[in-house]
Amino acid sequence: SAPACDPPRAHGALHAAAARVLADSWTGRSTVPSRGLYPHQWSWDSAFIAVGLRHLSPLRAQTELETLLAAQWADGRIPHIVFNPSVPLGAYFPSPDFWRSSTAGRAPGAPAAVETSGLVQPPVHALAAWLVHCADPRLSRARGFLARVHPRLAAWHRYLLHHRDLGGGGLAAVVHPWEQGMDNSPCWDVPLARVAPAPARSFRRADLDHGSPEDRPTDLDYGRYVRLAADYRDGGYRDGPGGGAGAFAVEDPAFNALLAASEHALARIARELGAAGTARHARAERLTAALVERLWDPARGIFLCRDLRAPAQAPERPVPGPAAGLRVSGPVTRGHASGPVTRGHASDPVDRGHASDPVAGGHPSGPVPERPVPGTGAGSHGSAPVPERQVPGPGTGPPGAGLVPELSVSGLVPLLLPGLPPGIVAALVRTLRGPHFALGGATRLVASYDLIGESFDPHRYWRGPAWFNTNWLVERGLRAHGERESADALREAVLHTAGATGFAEYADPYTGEARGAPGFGWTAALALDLLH
Ligand code: 9WN
Repeated sequence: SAPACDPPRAHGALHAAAARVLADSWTGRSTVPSRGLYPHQWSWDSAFIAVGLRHLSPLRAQTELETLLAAQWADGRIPHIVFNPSVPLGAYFPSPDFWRSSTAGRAPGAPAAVETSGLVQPPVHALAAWLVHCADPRLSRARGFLARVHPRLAAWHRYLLHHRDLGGGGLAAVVHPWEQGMDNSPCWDVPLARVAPAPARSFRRADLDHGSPEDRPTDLDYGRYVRLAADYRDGGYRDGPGGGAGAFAVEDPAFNALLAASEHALARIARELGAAGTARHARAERLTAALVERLWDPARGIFLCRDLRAPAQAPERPVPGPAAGLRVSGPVTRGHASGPVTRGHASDPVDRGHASDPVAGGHPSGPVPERPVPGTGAGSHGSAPVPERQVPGPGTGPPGAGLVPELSVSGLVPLLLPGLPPGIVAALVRTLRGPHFALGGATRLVASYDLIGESFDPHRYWRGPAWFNTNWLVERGLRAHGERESADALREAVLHTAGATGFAEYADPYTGEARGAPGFGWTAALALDLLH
């Protein structure tokens, strides 16, 4: 007989199973990523979880974000972990006694009432808050949800843009791999190699009580994570001169793309609250421009990480100013023969492109703003003229800064951005389908790292396995830029693998085999979101 194939029923079962995972992981005020491995509240997990929860209970989704934001520090940072006081100290490392936020974090204004880490994670929160609002605007307005979260989200973005622009180029830098969220990505191998590891006997890895050592970062990685975090703590979690951050500083494409997407979302939140969103949209466009200027690698067709502590390379080429080759305001020329529009000013450029904006959740129906982007013409649109001014290529830039030549899913996440130049969108889609990620060919999910990269490992955490949050982001990006068939295929693959693995934390990108923790929060939440 024909194979049992009943998508609606299968999806109904998937919906119920995902809802069960989220119910089991709910603590009353927030959701744990995993009861065993991660028994506290994590920052970007909560944002992704809220995006899924909104379909089950908009109230719980709002509460999830409110709980996280209640732990915000006075300097605006949203900590990467908010500790649950009822969980024993030994259940997770590093525990509150390592971070000592309520004492060591006094200068930047850590809260006294709750223990947190002092690091941050990618800023998905404004995007999540907007999507949560949209699920039930009436409840949201009745509870004053956006009015309460807006000032906190604005302060969060201010923190990132003012305290974390360590490279001076308009992007936020991370000072620890845990901040970027892809902890042991091969992108960090070179920057981390400069960090003297803390001795393995000086800490106990609780993660190995729950996770298999082949799936997790190594002891050497952990030694370096601990050293970096302890130095930052010992500097009072201060950023800039006199602070403890120093040995590691990286500008990451996914982190900054999420910041730009969240700026667009904050603009919509501001407008819903009766203010103008114009300046925020313009800031999101500036962030997009800076991302292209500082992290785009035209030869590889992907965004790369910029290592701000790399030893200076000689000879250095002079670095163009922030607007070189990519002007958000001012005269615009057409960069590509197929580009539909030119525009003179970006007073609120994105408003015109709402339909194609993944933040708004729509589909492309109008022209995407076009700007000249160096290095994207050849090969993208055939007859595209090459703009005169060039952005720095890999390995160039300010002394001590270099692009890390590793291809990671982080470099594909900017596909999420509505204002990305079409030549770059086309190049990213080619990279996704090409040998490094083989989407729709050898793999159905986007791997976390280059399939043919030297460090690829299909099982080890962020060094190859496919993760559901990054696949959700890429799916949104493909859909926003009109790649409907690929988006549909990716959506199906995410749903299938999420269900087949019991909502695993991550999966082998070739076989779809479950790896990491089972019943993982954002896997369940984002599968739910894709079902709607
Ligand atoms: C450290 C919670 C977090 C995710 C990260 C993921 C992992 C923590 C760990 O788990 O990191 O923050 O202990 O390994 O890498 O992205 O937010 O799910």
